[in-house]
Amino acid sequence: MTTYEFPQDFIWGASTAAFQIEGAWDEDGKGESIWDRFNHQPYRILNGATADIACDHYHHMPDDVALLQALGVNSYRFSISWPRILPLGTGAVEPRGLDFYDRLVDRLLAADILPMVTLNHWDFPQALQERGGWPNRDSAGWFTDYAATVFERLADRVAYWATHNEPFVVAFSGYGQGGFAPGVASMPQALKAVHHQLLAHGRTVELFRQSGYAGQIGIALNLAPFLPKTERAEDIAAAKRMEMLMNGIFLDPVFKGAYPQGLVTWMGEMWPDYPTEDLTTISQPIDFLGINFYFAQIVSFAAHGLLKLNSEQYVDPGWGITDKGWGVCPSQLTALLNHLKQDYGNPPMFITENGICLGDTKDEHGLIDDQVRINYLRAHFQAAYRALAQGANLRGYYVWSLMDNFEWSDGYNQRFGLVHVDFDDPKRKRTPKASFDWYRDLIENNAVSP
Ligand code: IFM
Repeated sequence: MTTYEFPQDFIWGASTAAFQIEGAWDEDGKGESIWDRFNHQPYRILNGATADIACDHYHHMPDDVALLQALGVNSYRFSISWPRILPLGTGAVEPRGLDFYDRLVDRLLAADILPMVTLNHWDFPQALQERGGWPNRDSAGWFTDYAATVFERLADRVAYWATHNEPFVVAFSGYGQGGFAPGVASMPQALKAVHHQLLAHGRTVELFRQSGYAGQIGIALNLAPFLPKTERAEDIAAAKRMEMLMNGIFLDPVFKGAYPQGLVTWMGEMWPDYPTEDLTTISQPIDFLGINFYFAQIVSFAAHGLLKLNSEQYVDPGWGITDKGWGVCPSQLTALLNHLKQDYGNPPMFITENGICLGDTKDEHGLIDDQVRINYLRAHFQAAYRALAQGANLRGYYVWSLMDNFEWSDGYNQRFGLVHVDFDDPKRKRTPKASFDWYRDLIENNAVSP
């Protein structure tokens, strides 16, 4: 049988994030993050769930590395909790926090697994929130100092660094709409949060280059195609607005040194002021673009709301909508990668996240036969392969997620893992699902069936 074979040096990985798996929220001197504060407030999270223990990865880290080794990945993407390193966000360093990640990196390397480290996967220090958070321009300096501390300890051994994970979500869910920590609902604040995360990114890349570290550095963005519902000019313009708000607002300054003018004009007086030199800093060349892909949307003009649009999920024939409300559309992953190839200079790219949430209940033998996840992943790997075959500079693929975890405002209701975690068990028993075995075989063959 013919297969779609990936390049020999292709990276196959799995992703997690500190807040979603670690637990130990106040242990070993860790400071409070905005998500600790948020998930301890009533009615913020489904069923009142908290990540105080989550997967208890902080105490099960060696077992989790053993799972990665059994899976056969050649890279693991995880994030560092900023307040575990700097409990107040700046100033005194907590050595026990750094030691934890140091041990993790060494264990991964001993297992022949390259670390990809994300510096900001949303768990911003609460102490810095009280000093204004991301909308305060000082946040760019706070972040760069934190990055310097982490680089000094780990950059001799880490292959890949991502400055931010999905800065869109931080800005627009955290500060724009308020459904995520820190729970602020203000578009001007959200736009400042965008700019300062980007400035922090640029300054960190600059620092990384000046220090001469051997690894590669990039950023992980959640990107999606936005298709106009009809050929009417107002629908086309609405889709373009959505595209600029989610994709262009990060891609354009990083790759082209300018924000999308159409968006700046649309936002008018809400658009923040900043020195023009910021864009030079933000557009420092990066080594790779991380892409978190989950959905695409069909957009039409609407008479109401700031952006004057309605959007619905795009669903490929034969697929449906997940519990998360996201339409399954592998065809749009190929389209997205081709768009990045054509319009952004085909940078080295990794899919830094892709996966599906399912109910994932155990059968009478205690097994989780998640065939839907297998079908989903197969279709997305095929879609990635098609883009690769058409010339997209795709270097690797990280499945979200290694294990079921704390899915932010959805608590533990949505399971994304290749490994099932029993959240009722004090030991958080891990059980690999059928998709784990399937992915292991795929990695071994370095190929997916067409
Ligand atoms: O769990 C999240 C992750 O933290 C960021 N990207 C999307 C995932 C699924 O919602």
